[in-house]
Amino acid sequence: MTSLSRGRAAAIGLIAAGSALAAGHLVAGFDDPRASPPVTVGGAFIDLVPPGVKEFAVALFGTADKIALIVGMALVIAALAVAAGLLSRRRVLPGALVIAAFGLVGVAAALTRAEQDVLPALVSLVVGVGVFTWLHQVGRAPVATQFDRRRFLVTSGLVVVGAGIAGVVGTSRQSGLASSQQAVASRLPAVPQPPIPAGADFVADGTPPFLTGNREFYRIDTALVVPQLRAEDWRFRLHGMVDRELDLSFADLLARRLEARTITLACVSNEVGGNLISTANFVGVPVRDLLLEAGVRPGAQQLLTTSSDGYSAGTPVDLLLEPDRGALLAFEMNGEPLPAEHGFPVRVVVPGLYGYVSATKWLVDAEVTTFDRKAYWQQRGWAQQGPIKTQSRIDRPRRGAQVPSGPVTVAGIAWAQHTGIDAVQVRVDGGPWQDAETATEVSRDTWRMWRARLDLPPGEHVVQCRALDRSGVPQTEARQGVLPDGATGLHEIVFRCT
Ligand SMILES: Nc1nc2c(c(=O)[nH]1)N[C@H]1C(S)=C(S)[C@@H](COP(=O)(O)O)O[C@H]1N2
Ligand SMILES: [Mo]
Repeated sequence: MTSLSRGRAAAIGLIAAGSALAAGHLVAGFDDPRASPPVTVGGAFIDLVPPGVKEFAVALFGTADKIALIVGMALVIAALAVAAGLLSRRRVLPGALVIAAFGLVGVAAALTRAEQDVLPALVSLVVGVGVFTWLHQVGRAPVATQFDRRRFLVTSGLVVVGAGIAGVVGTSRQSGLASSQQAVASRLPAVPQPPIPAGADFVADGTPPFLTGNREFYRIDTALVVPQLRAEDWRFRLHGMVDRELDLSFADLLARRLEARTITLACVSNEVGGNLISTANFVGVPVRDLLLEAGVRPGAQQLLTTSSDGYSAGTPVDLLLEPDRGALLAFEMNGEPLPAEHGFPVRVVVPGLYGYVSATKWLVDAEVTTFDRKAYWQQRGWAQQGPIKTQSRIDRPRRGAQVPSGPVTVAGIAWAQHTGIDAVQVRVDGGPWQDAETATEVSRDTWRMWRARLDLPPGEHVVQCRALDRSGVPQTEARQGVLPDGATGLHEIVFRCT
């Protein structure tokens, strides 16, 4: 037997790894789309990284953090596959062991994810080792004749085509979501959208529009691929410390008393001056109605909501039971069914709380329980309680901008959800605080826009802003990072007048 050329050995490794992933992906398409091996391995990786690394990834790549992870994973897989091939230039065993070890990591990843099928990962493992061994045999036929060369190229070509077809079929099986969204769109109940008064934003002066478009709405979650749930198949169970369990379909939800609310959602990972904050009209069923119907037992502390992909958030029950809290199981966002990225078909939104303790997307389960049970981010060091902190941001001028001296308009946003913003002040070059003009208030659950006209001489300037909430308390000036319960500190912008 001859030994394989480096190129051929590397190709065998790559083709085996690719076929393994494609075969697993195909099985997952029929079986459980969440269980596609590249998805489970990436997901397990996200779940395992220590808190802080996620912050780092978001800071480095922004919302492209998922793309960065996918590209990184692809590179690692390719490197391992090439290594497996090169280790097996003579004997098949070393490389086959690498491929098998890699397959076992996939199986382990599937096992760590709750209620997820391991069959696709097992199929990947078997196909990976099988293809590797087979191509290795074909590639190392006794005499390297022209015929053997052809045979190897044809065999591996056929494997690549087969893997491609498996990948495409697997992916096509994952859809069905778009048609479900269309069906929901055509029978959304007619709930009037809350009116947004004129003068609620200062777009011309540089603030964002009052309502954030669904495409512009910030997105944060641990889902490597967007979970694909069809409204027609959706079931929601409310259970735990209740007198009567509820088990609802999507149609049951639509048939209930509905509420529309304008809510500004914010992420606890939003740095001072960051953009992980957006506002939308949400329509849904009041969470309070469901809790009252189920009957919350004494001693209950939190509602642990879980998504189809195993994410969870814990929200204080007493807060959800407040008559005017306005927490929703929402299915509509800005007049449309929830976009897939924002939780289709149903998610939670709770005014006044950061998303990590409340806003579960792709909701499938809610358990009334005590704080002993730790939700996803609490297991990773984030605070149990997550009320949104009073904050403000300068949107114009931009950092480092050059603007003509004389009258300069500074504009931005301020928020203190569920308390409300009373006033915003600005300060230039460390001088006295001066009142900014606040835009028309929409509700205490939303952000409030502001602007201030300053008269500035040429030169470099620093402008800072601070918000005062309805209780008259100014936002905290002390700088704190996002861990464990949200950043504080003043946003400031340095710019130049010419
Ligand atoms: N299923 C699921 N829901 C989730 C998350 C998640 O990772 N998975 N992240 C939460 C966090 S941290 C935030 S800030 C909000 C963001 O919601 P959005 O992406 O619709 O803006 O969703 C929350 N709901
Ligand atoms: Mo978040």
